Amino acid sequence: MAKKREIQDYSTDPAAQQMLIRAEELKIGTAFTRADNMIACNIGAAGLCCKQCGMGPCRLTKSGDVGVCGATIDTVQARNLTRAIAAGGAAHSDHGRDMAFLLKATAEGKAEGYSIRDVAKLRMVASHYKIKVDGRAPEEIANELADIYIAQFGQQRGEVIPAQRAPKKRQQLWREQNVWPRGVDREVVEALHRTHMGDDQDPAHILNHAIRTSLADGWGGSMIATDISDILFGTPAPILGQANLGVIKEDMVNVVVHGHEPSLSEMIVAASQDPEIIEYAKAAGANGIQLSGICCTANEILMRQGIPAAGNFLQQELAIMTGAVEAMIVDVQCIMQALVGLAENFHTKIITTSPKVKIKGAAHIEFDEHKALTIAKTILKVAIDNFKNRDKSKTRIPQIKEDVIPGFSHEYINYMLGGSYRASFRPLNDAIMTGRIRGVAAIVGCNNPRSSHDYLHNTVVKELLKQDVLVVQTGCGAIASGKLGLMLGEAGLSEVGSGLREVCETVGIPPVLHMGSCVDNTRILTVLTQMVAEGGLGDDIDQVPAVGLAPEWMSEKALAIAAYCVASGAYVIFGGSSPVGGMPGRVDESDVVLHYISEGWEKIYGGKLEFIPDPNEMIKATLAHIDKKRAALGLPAWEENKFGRSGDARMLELEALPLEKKRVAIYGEVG
Ligand code: MSK
Repeated sequence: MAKKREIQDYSTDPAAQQMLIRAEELKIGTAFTRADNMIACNIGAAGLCCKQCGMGPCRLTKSGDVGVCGATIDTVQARNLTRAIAAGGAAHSDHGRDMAFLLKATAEGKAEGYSIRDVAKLRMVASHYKIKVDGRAPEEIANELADIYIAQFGQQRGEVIPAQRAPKKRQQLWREQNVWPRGVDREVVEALHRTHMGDDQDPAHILNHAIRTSLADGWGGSMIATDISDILFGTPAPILGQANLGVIKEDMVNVVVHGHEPSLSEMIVAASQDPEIIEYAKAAGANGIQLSGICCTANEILMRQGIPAAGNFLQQELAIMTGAVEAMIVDVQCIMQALVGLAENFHTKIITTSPKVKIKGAAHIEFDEHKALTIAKTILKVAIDNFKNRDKSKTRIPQIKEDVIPGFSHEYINYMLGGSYRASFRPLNDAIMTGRIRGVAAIVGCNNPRSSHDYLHNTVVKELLKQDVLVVQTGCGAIASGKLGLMLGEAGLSEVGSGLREVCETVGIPPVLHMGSCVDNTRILTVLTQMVAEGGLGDDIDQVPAVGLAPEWMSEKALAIAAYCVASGAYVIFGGSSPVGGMPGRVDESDVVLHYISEGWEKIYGGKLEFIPDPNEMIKATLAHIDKKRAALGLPAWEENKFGRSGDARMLELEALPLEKKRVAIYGEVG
């Protein structure tokens, strides 16, 4: 039996800690205690187990070991990593495909409740695909765009079109390396084929296809998903929301939406505001319906509708533990099977909705885009009917929540930097070039119960902010910062480096920008591309002083994101353990795959993937990389406290001065 950790070692979030204490009182297991009880298999964790055929599984634990077929450690690790990347890319991109079908149904007027909310984005995106937009109705444009999108997923030859948005130099590199993806379906199938027993056996060659597969996701399926979500539900712009378990309300019917698809959750939002449904809730004795989200569904409805986030990945069980959740509606990805058993201790109904996901013991009300609003109302009525079953003696809602301002799409960042007449990335580039902003860190990804919940995210974010690094976030990492109060305009600025603070005050932004769900990492690629296009930071993404981090990663999707960011030129740092790490002290230090995805990929793509468990080492590596890129661009070395005496802080200082001193401070000594 593994050693049980203390509550504060499980999570740094006080709301989560309260619920974990409650779980102990009730003797209910959670992912945290299951992680204690389940000692990770160190052979599998290091990618050294090959179970691709019936001659094994083969465990390769020391240098020189080979499987029954003769497969070496390097080949087995490369195959395992490639399969994980293919699975992650498939998950993201399959979500994109469903969004494309939804766009088609909406364009044909067959999707109940949906409409095209962002016609400007539709026209802009359609023009990338050379679709005629002038003089045509939005539905007509959307119909043609949907057909192209749907065809992109299964494209057998040629180049996926969204990747043409990458910097020109990057496009040329992808062509030279023969990694410009065709369609994601083809790349994923080929990844599975190549890693089948007796196929591709050269680790570098296998991993090159991992890159191609990931690009089919990042610059294909995921990018399409984000575009369509914006077209149908609106491109995010800053909006006030809240985060943490305290958003669950005692006097309301609490419905938690969890997963990744905005399609149904947007309809649940619409249905929850329907007077008939509100009346139905009141008739059941509640004051109304309180919707909240978990994981990336939370991000989707938080950044567009201001619907509060109950928490991130490791809070899905804890939300049920409040005893006040009438229904948890789940769709796809990151849904723990343990939810059903846990919910049996309370009155909570777990309702699966995706045709792709059923969980034994959960109710299933299947989503169908043709009658989504009707289905959303049905689901809400099930939740309302369940309100009477709530046992008030079991209700414990942590009174902890924080205001957040999410919604920093790349379109909004562009707009906020210059307004509608001068929208531009110039001010951001200038701030980096002068050293007010040292660089940019994209801190994304999951939680993992093997480390303390939110601890790695928060430690890295807080220190990088002090070092004048602008932080952009997606996924569960974004919710971690939101809960910490770092996404709230000037409220989060007291602990921020003076140069970054000056920029935030001047532009009126928080130091941590919430850019969306995990499928929206493509927004970060777009920002990097636009920074390159703006000039002054090199001619490709690998030259920008920027780093990507996933301190608490756990999903295969995270590995797909890592690979496409590396292929786009980014240095990517993951916390936790490496899936190709080798057995400590037993596998040769010259482990080929571990080094290949770092130094090997860097030689080709300018980006690299490294696994660094210690947060201080992550921070050091991030800053060293940013400073190296600054030096390579010929930018001045970053200096602490060099900037910071302008913007709002400067105005407040001046306001406090006597008139004469104020005049001198502004105009200098006269004659
Ligand atoms: S939900 S993939 S735990 S970010 Fe996107 Fe969070 Fe990671 Fe799932």
